[in-house]
Order: sequence, then structure tokens, then C-alpha cells
Amino acid sequence: MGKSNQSNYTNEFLQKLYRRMVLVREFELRAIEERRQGFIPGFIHSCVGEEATSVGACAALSNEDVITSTHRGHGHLLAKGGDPKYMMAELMARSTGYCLGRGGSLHLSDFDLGILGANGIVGGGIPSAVGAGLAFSMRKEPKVALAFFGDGASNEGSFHEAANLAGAWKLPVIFFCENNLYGEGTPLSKAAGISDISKRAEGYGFPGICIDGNNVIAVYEAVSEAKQRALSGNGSTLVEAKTYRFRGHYEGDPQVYRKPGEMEEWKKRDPIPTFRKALLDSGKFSEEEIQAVEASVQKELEEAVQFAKAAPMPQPEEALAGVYGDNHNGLVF
Ligand SMILES: Cc1ncc(C[n+]2csc(CCOP(=O)(O)OP(=O)(O)O)c2C)c(N)n1
Ligand SMILES: [Mg+2]
Repeated sequence: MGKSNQSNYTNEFLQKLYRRMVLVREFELRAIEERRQGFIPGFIHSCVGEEATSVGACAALSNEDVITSTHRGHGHLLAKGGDPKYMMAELMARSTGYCLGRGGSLHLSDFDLGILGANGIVGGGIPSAVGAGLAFSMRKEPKVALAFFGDGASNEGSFHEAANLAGAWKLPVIFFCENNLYGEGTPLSKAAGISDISKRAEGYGFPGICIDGNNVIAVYEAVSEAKQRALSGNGSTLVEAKTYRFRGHYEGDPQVYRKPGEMEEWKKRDPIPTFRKALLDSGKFSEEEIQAVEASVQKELEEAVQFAKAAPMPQPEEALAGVYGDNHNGLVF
């Protein structure tokens, strides 16, 4: 049995991976539609096309492990077990959202699930993950911190400084680069002198590996190995997952920068239909079983949207809740 072969895994695990990928995709499409109808203020940076990276990576982590996310964070949250109800409510600026409706898409977090936060600052989450890794190391806790970031973020000083410390101190950190070939409208070839971000790991004294980010099993296996390395005291790993986003950098992006035919080529490798076909071809799942999973996602999302729309916006008198120390004014985060 070769590596990255789904026949090595239980049906329950495979179904979990498939359901989570469908949940991420459908959450994004629903959020885009709700925004179009005026229910979601602000920007949406969707991760449509990149579902295998978040889902594969988080499947290798436990609740105790932590992640830091990015501006394209919905998939990271859902993959780590984030609740679509509180996410949708936050996107709709409702008081029942993850941040009581004050943060929106870019500030989703759930500390109980080890989700230290989405982040509007490119590269901003990486040093936080290294800080968490340092805490685990000092307390001798068997946990890892995984930082999601993009190819664009890997050119930021924050990445290099954080990676340097993680290498020097052999911290239990997984640097997980989602290389979708672009930072906003700038192709990686115009922003860096290398095409494989994973090569940068050598400069910091830990391994870097490059994988197919559209293959959820390959992602899961790479992160599992990196986690094992970290928990054995051997320090960090840089995992570079090559992938592609199927929508604009943000909703409304005219996308004039894409190469002709590039999208069509990547769509042939769409992570969700590819995995769906593999599940059916394996004979482990019937078409009806797969459709039941897909229907259950739609039901969950419908409930999330209704939950969000039923809630009020935050009221002006609540503005200071959660700003100072323990003074939450009775509101619970
Ligand atoms: C420090 C900082 N610089 C610039 C920006 C504007 N900006 C937002 S997203 C983005 C591109 C990030 O590209 P990448 O890291 O590859 O992530 P992707 O959007 O491709 O997922 C930029 C430049 C920002 N938010 N923060
Ligand atoms: Mg990018």
C-alpha cells in the first residue's frame, strides 16, 4: 500500500475528511451569497479550492494543539472544529458571534478549540504560533502549534524571525505554507527568487517538505509526520502545500492577473470531486452515503444562517465589554 492512499484509513476517518471539506466549501459559498444579499458587511477572502490544506492539516492535530490562522481563515477554523453557527453570526456582525459581532471574518477565534485567531496582518499569526510552541516546550507539554500562512506571508520578516527562533530552540512548531501561487494579484515568481517555499527551512535548521496541497491524505500524512517529529523533541518542520484558490483574492476581485488556462488546469484537480471519486472508486462508500453527508452539511449550514439572522447586532452600551481585563459586563466570550 502506497503513501497517501485512502485505503489505509477507516471509513469513519475518510468520511470525516470528506464532510469537513464539503463543509468548508459550502460555508464559503453560502457566506458569499449572504454577503451579496447584504447580510455580511466587509470583505470575504474565501478559500474555495484550498479545502484539502486546512482539513488535512487539522485532522492531524488534537484539541490540545493550537493553530494560528490568516485573513483567509474560515477553512482553518471549520477544520479545527469551529462552529459554523458562531462563525456565521460573527460574519453577520451579530452579538452571538465568536467575538460578539465586533471582529468579523478576520478575527474569528475559539481558544477552547486551540484556535488562536484569524489575522488581518499578513504573517501576523506566525510569531504567535512560535510563542505557543515556546510555552509548550518550557512547560514540557506534549502539544504542537501550527501556523497557517500563505506564500506571500513567507516573504514577511515575521516569518523569517519566527522560523529562526523556532529552529534555534527546536520548538514544536509546524510552519504550514498554503502556496496558492499568488499574494493578492502578485504571482510568487515576481515576489520571490524561489518557487518552492519549503527550501527556506534549510536556512533555519529544520526540514522543509513540499506536497500536493489538493490531496487531503497527503496533507494529513505530512502534518502527522511533522507533529511526530515535534513531539519527539526534534523541533519544527516547514510543510509547503501547493494549491490554488478558485475565487478572487477577495469577493469582487477582477482577477486580471491569472494566466490563461491556469484556472481550468487546477479545476481538474479540485480537491473535493477528486476525493469524492476516490471514495466511490474504493467501493467503501455508495453514492447514497456520500449524498447523505452532503445533505447533512447543507442542513447544518441552513441552521447556522438561521441562528445568525435571529440574533441582534451588538448594542452601543456593550461597546466596552471585554475591553478591560475581567470586565465582560456579564457577557461571556
Ligand atoms: C502586513 C500586511 N501587508 C499587506 C497586507 C495586504 N494583504 C492582505 S492579503 C495579502 C496577500 C497575502 O498573500 P498570501 O500570504 O499568499 O495569502 P493568500 O491571500 O494567497 O491566501 C496582502 C498583501 C496586509 N493585510 N498585511
Ligand atoms: Mg498566496
